[in-house]
Amino acid sequence: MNSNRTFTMLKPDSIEQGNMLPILNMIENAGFKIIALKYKRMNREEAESFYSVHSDKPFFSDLVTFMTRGPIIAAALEKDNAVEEFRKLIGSTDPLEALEGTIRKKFAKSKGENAVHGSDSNENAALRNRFSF
Ligand code: 3AN
Repeated sequence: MNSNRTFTMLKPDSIEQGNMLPILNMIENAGFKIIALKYKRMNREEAESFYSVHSDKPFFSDLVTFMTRGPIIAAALEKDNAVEEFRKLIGSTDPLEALEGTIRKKFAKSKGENAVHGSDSNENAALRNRFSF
């Protein structure tokens, strides 16, 4: 089923480097409507739970440390076929593989610090509760 909603986070590197408004602009210019938005800092428990599918990966500890080192922006977005369209807009996990015109091509520094998160499936409903939108 194609959902018309997806979820994003602008990661701490984006906020630290002053990229939050340029990234939100790219999102709006790509036709997404921002229907909820929250600026917050996650604690370790929240980050560990959010990334629990990666808990056995070698990068898990670094990922949690990174995601909790400063505030993030969490947002719910609306557009037809939102999940897939937003994955296209953000580009590959590794910025070296991200296509021209994608958010990660422009703003991501590495596989770990890659500027932005985009839902890849049906995590949306649960996330609504998690971030109290
Ligand atoms: P994506 O964010 O593109 O969906 P996932 O779900 O595979 O990628 O990974 C979640 C997050 O874990 C990534 N955004 C990135 O910050 C981190 N990550 C994934 N793979 C690596 C890796 N090989 N080395 C370091 N960090 C990684």
